[in-house]
Amino acid sequence: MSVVGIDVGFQNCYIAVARSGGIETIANDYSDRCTPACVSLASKNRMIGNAAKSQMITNFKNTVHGFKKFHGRAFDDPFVQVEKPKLPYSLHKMANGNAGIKVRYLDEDKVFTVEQITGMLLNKLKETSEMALKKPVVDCVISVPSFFTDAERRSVFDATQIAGLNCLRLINDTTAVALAYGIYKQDLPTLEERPRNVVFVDMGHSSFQVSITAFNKGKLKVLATAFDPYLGGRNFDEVLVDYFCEEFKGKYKLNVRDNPRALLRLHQECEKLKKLMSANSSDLPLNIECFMNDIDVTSRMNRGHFEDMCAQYLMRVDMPLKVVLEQSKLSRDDIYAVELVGGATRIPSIKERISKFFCKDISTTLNADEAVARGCALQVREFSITDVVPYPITLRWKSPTEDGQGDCEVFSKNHAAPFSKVITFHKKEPFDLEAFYNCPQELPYPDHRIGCFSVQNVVPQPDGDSSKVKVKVRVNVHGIFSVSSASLIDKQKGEGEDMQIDSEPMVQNEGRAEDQTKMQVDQEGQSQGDQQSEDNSPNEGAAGEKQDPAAGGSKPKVKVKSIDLPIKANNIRQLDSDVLNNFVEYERQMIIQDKLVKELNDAKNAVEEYVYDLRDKLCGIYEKYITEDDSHRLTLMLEDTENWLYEDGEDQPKHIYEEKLDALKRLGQPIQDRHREHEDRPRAFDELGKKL
Ligand code: ATP
Ligand code: K
Ligand code: MG
Repeated sequence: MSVVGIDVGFQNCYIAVARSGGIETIANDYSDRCTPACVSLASKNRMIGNAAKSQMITNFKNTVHGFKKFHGRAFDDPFVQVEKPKLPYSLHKMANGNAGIKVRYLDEDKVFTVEQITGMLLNKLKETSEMALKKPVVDCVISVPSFFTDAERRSVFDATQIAGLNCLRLINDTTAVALAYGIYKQDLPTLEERPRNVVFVDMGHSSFQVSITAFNKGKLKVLATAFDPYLGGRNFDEVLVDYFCEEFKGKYKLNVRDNPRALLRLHQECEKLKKLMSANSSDLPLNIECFMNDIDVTSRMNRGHFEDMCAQYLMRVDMPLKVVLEQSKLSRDDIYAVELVGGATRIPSIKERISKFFCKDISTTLNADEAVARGCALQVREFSITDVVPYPITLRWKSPTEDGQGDCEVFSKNHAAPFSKVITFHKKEPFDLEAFYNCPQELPYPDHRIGCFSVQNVVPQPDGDSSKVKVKVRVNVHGIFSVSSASLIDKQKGEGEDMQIDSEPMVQNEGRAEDQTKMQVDQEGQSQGDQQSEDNSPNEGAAGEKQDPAAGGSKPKVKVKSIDLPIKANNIRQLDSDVLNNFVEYERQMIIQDKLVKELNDAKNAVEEYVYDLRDKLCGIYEKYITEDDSHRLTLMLEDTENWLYEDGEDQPKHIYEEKLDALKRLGQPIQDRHREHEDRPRAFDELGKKL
């Protein structure tokens, strides 16, 4: 079974797969390796990718793009509110507070969640892979920005479920790039040598990410990541759009912002102009015919002027570079190379800034567009990856009646991930663990909560003492946090002293109140091989995680019974499982609907094609094989059919088109046969000649 790697960009998606010893990037049905992150809903079907992008202007209200950043966000989220007025389609506040996307589909008003929209896109990418590989595709690795929070990751994970994919890993963009870099490097230092440190910079359409990664043979370790989640190519497009909107207001008395179609066209033209300016520093024209109110508009721009206008954005490039270097605790001299990927790093002044900051020439050994997808496809290979936790995570605990409560930072910033820790509590009753990011100021997300995990069925010991409860917390392979299991350690009668159940805790935290809230944190780490056999659910349940730390080590053996405790997880913005199941089912129905529409269109097109083909041939190669009268009659009939296709025949069931085609073929076939017979005759003579 092939694993496909998918880079789901804000604007551009790529698919790669490991095949016949190498990595291949897969082209779609438009022979394009890039599939636009665009979904268009219509009265009979959906269009996704390139087909959707071509609907962007004609069907702007129902053509959804730029939705990646709505994952895991509430409608009231400040970012959503800033984006909303700029979108050609409508957003809608859903019952659970999430941001939904409101469109017209199958002639009905419909609100889709962002998970559903990304699910549609992923399904298209899945179909593209299946077409190329000629077999079903289920397993995948999907890239997400390194700054994505828990809620955003869960939301993307749900989208993979809706698309019927089995997501083996959500991998950070820059980590995927690091993998694409490392896997083919033959000259990496050995495990004993000092690692090679490489900076990876990715600026896409919507965001800016940097990482510093240390490489040894067969191994990479991310040292730090930094980002500006709101700085990307689209900011530079907007600068141009703003400028021309203003100019056209004066010059042509046009209020472009009032006309969504004109505004979308201006966006597209400005993006083209921006790309041209990357290669060309001279004055460049902008011409749009019939732009608005039948007016053709024209203007000019050059790189110098553009850079001046973009100063506020260009300035923001340095900060993440500074932060990542500081956090990696390396100096510039420790950096071996600076690798750039992502479309927006092609802007010359961005390249220059990065180069200047690290006092180094930029390397571009990677394919700037495809490196993320290629890295995703690679992740299943024999290469150990240690990533980082982007924001520190704190756990706060409390019980309904016991007065002890407290908190503890369980994962620090840049802590290695995936990683598990075991925390020991002393409790007499069920209790709640609240997980949150304890750094609201650096979180590019308004809600610092992750979720609440209720540890259930906790009871005191028979003697009335508190029970030891071991709780395993984990940042898994997707970068998602969970309280993955809990167990109650039952002292068996007749055992003496207090139990020695903990292996050496690396972190130990004392709660405020006495023993009820005492907790210890054991680092459990992650053996490298373990990463491949991860349970790929976003939130590993309590099942099968029972562990008995007392069993190991040289400590005196104490008989302890450990009882698994159920955990009830309540993550913020998380879709209910029955809602998710409905979405999975609904996506299947939409796929069937699209297929029916496609078959119908194919049947209709077949009639049209046959009409054109036969008509051409009647005055061409078939001329000799039909009487003039018959040819005339047939031509009239073809003309009738053509007219019918645009009138009564415009919207018919499939079988009507099939019958129409059959009827035409009954007339066309004999002519074709006579033609073929004649063509074959000389050949038959030739062959006979050869034999003689
Ligand atoms: P994100 O990573 O934010 O999710 P993405 O992966 O879809 O977005 P990319 O495909 O890496 O983004 O980059 C797209 C951006 O790069 C667009 O803004 C595009 O205009 C810009 N871009 C592409 N080529 C050039 C160029 N030659 N000069 C300037 N900008 C370019
Ligand atoms: K991309
Ligand atoms: Mg990208």
